[in-house]
Amino acid sequence: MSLKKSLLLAALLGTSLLANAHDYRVGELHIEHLWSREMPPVAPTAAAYFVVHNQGQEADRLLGVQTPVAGKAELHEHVHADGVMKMQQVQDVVVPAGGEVRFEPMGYHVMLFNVQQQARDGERFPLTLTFEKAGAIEVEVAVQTEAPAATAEPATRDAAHQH
Ligand SMILES: [Cu+2]
Repeated sequence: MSLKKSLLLAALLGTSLLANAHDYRVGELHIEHLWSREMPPVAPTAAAYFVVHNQGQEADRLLGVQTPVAGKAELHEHVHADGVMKMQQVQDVVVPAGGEVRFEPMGYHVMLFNVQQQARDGERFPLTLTFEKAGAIEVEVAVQTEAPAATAEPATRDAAHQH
């Protein structure tokens, strides 16, 4: 194996280890693949992504999000309107019983406004998720320059989801 390939492999492994380093459980919910794309230092906004699995018999709802790194955090979705992709705030997001909800680029996301200091690649920041039934949980979001492999495309995504 060439040095270049070794370095590339190390970089890939590093990224996937980082992305999978932390997952969280609260009640019947399992939260994983928490990440945020690194933004330019002067950018006022950022977005956070994750997957919530619901292993329970009843649907739950994500009611809100909070973080000390932003002046305001909102739940957003992307919608097609007149042929244009736009994002808009949603009041809550349902996590179906026995199912999952994915927060990902061009889908649901947590939008952070008035970010005072943008986190750099490899850093983490705390985020508190409040669910209607499961309650609140503080998680850590990993900042990366690229989407984690597990969320990048459906083929790899399925391979990463053995549970
Ligand atoms: Cu948004």
